[in-house]
Amino acid sequence: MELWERQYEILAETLAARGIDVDGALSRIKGQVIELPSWAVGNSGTRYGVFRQAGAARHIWDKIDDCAEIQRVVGVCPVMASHVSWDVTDDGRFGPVREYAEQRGLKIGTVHPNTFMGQQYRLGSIGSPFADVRQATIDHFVDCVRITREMGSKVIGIWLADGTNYAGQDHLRTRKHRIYEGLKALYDAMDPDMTLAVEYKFFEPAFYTTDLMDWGMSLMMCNRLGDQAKVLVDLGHHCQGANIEHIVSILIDEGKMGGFHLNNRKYGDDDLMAGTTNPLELFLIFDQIVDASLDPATAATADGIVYMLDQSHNIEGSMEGIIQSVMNTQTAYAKALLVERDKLAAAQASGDVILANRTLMAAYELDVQPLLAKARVDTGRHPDPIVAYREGGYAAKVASERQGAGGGALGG
Ligand code: PSV
Ligand code: MN
Repeated sequence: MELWERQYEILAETLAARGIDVDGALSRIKGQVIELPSWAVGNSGTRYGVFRQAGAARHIWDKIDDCAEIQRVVGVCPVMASHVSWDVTDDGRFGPVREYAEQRGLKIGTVHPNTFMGQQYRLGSIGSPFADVRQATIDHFVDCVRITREMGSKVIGIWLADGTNYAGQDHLRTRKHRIYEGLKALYDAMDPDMTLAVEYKFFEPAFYTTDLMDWGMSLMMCNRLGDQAKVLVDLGHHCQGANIEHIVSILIDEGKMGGFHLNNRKYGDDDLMAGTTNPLELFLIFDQIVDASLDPATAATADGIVYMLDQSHNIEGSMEGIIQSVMNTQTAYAKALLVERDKLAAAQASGDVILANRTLMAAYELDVQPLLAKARVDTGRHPDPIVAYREGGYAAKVASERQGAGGGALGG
């Protein structure tokens, strides 16, 4: 018997004594899906420089291969999120990207338009003071709906780099109207079974105002747009000290929590690995999601949330960085599944602050690695994906095959 198996038996006993449905938790852990960001494999860096990695993905085909290798070891990432400007053939086609991904066992997940890299976007995209730029952006949006169809996806994730750098630079209320009109054009172009996930970010690349600056702004736009529009929460896009789990709980309750870009905001943006310096925050977010999934009033929204990583691996190898982030996310989710919900509800109802907090923390303090190992082994994986990756020989293989590996995308 392996060590993790003995540890699993002890954990299962502890959980049974707490009245936790271990098999139910296991099946939810196995069913979790986390989209891999095509743009996080390969080289990336900060605006100060890029440290190149041996064997880094050179193009979309390498990126798909890398994502397939990650899925081989983690088993919960059969989907690759895409950025339209970076995941296209040299002659502008998307069909072959989808086909190759499918050959490698991956579906294309959330499709992200790109309204921040072209020269025309200096003063914004749909927020630009120039009508021709706004129209060109809308044309790009409509094209992204076609691309989303071609990629076999149902979700478009929109992040706008729009904003201003100087007081007086532009008329703020007018920009708000332009942003709505642009998003409405995108929304109206979508198929009825598509979802628009609207991301917000309070700074960068504009620093005086950001047009979609926070969840309130995103929620307001989504409410006006309609049922197919939901808020996308990027963990890196909040002020220090913001209570993200509270935001998530409110968005779920409003039926407007659409998806996550998972990462860690210690870099501000160009984000670090999810769940590294803030595992408690990630747990508390999943606690809100699991709690909502058990309530018939909110279950559909909670269960429909799309999880993506949105990261940039600047000093760690991107493959291992992504695998580690997936594992950290699984850890947070697993712990949230083990909260004694009835006991917590009773403590809350009786105003027992200490017991309520202790009950939540009792789940957080569990070592869930044996449970995760069991879920992986049950589904034909190695109990430790990092070990599986290191022993699999993929890194050495691509390092020799991808000589002169170059180009990196922008991360997170
Ligand atoms: C912006 O910082 C962002 O979080 C958006 O999601 C972009 O699509 C992504 O990063 C680009 O890496
Ligand atoms: Mn993001």
